[in-house]
Amino acid sequence: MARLTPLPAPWWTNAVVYQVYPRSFADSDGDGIGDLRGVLGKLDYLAALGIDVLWLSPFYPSPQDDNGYDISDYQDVDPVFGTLADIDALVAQAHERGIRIVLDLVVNHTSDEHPWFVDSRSSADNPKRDWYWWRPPRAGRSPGDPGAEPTNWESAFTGPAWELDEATGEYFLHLFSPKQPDLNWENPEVRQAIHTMMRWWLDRGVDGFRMDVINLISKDPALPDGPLLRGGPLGDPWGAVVCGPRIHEFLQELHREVVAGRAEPLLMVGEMPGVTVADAVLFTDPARAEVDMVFQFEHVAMGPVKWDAAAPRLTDLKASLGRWQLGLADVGWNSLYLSNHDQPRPVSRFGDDRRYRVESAKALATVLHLHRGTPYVYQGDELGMTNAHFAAIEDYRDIESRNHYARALSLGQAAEDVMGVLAAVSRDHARTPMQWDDSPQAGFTTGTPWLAVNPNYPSVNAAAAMADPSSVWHHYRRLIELRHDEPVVALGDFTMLLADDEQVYAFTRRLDDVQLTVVANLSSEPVDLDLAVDGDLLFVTGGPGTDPAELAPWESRLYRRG
Ligand code: TEU
Repeated sequence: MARLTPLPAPWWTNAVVYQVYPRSFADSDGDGIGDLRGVLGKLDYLAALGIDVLWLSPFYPSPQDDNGYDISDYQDVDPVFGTLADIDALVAQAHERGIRIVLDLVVNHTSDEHPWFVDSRSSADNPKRDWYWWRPPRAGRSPGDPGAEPTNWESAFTGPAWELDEATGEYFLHLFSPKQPDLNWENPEVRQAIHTMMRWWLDRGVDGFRMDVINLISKDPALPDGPLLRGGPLGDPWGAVVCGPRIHEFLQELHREVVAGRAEPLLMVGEMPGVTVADAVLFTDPARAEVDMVFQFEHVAMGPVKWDAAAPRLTDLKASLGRWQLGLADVGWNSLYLSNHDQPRPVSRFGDDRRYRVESAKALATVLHLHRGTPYVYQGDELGMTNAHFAAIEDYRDIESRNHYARALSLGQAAEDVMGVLAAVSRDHARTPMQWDDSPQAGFTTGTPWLAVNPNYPSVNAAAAMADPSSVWHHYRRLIELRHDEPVVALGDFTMLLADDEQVYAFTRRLDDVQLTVVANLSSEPVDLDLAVDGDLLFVTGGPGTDPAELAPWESRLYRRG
């Protein structure tokens, strides 16, 4: 696959990954839901953008309680998304264009409709009972009593993380929704079944996996209660489930059983909420053979809780990203992202989607893509797509957002305040349909979309962006080309500049005698630039680029010396 300049490093160090959320990308059959044939029809669009890897969020059979992150059959395609023949065609035709395919691996939990769980639930002595976490009520309590759950843990989607099964009088663990029971990775049969499933997909030509909440698979077997949240009665499970006691053993075993010895080197990226820099050095050290990179959450989970709508201060963002750059400079590797299907749109959260949508989208891309690591582009970010406007809670589809709303109201919060928070950070902002052109429904579907199209699509769409050389789309294409052509972008050392500046994000990348300097004004006010920069100006966005002492709002520049 000859798109990438060969480097003395793994292929993914100068690759760019594009994430597709199949439900919202392109609908080929008019049912209002995107599908695999829709993605197939857009491969030339992706090839033109220049991306190297396509990460597909789940398309497997699922009751869709959490939009596919609740899988009932790992080795098939949900009819709403297509057939196995469709995914085989997608893999083949992507490879013809030099694009690798990475699938979403959701194995911390299954759907409660997966045959494994149906068997496990059927009786206390079923051979698959121990494939999940079943426990009797807390000592001295009867099934269904308040507080009878085996631990006080809260689920990520609100409510207790344990669900009572009336028939057997026992509780099963679900860190996410009750329809997403957690698999018991302590059981070697579970691990072997997952390894077999992964090899099955790799034998079909898939090039790797994005592993969903993979650092939650090893739980503290003592199942201790967690610190109380909001004064209780529920507690935080994180201390007992994040990077648990056997996590490195399980990942090394998976690497041995699935990844090692493969003809083509794979991409294995672990989504890891709560992971630290020190953890990530262990997880991504090639010598330990665990994963290639991780998704850490520090820069997207800023503020006390997820539901804090406040945008992070630039110095906090720089401090966090700077810490990860330096922490993985010698050993390990970073993934670079500002969004995905769980995060609001970057131009709305970190940029200015009202006065400087194009300029801020470009400046954020300049900064993100020129860090050291593998960049991830979430569908629509290359167009500068923004958060949408949902008038009523009924307009939201995301289980996390709807459950949060219900709990907040039950805690006495005012509906308009909660709607205000959802308007800033709901996951549904990332899930509005892709905006392809200015035809009805933005060219996403000929039917009625499962989630409303953002009404700004007549001006914000792929057709208009590709036709306009000064668009966000062309800037993304240029940044991707730069990573392919300039080894310093992939491997250069990173040095943060102006760390205390609340408006300017600046840093250098250096490899041998080549140095790049990136400066960007990440604010909506002009700013003085107190920085002596040497090198030729390679590009400027959002401003004239002529005044060495001032940057226009959201202006970004790249200089090259050597
Ligand atoms: O997300 C894990 C995760 O950490 C999310 O809960 C995230 O913090 C939160 O949604 C941010 O608002 C993964 C998948 O990406 C997500 O879509 C799934 O809902 C979740 O796991 C369960 O599979």
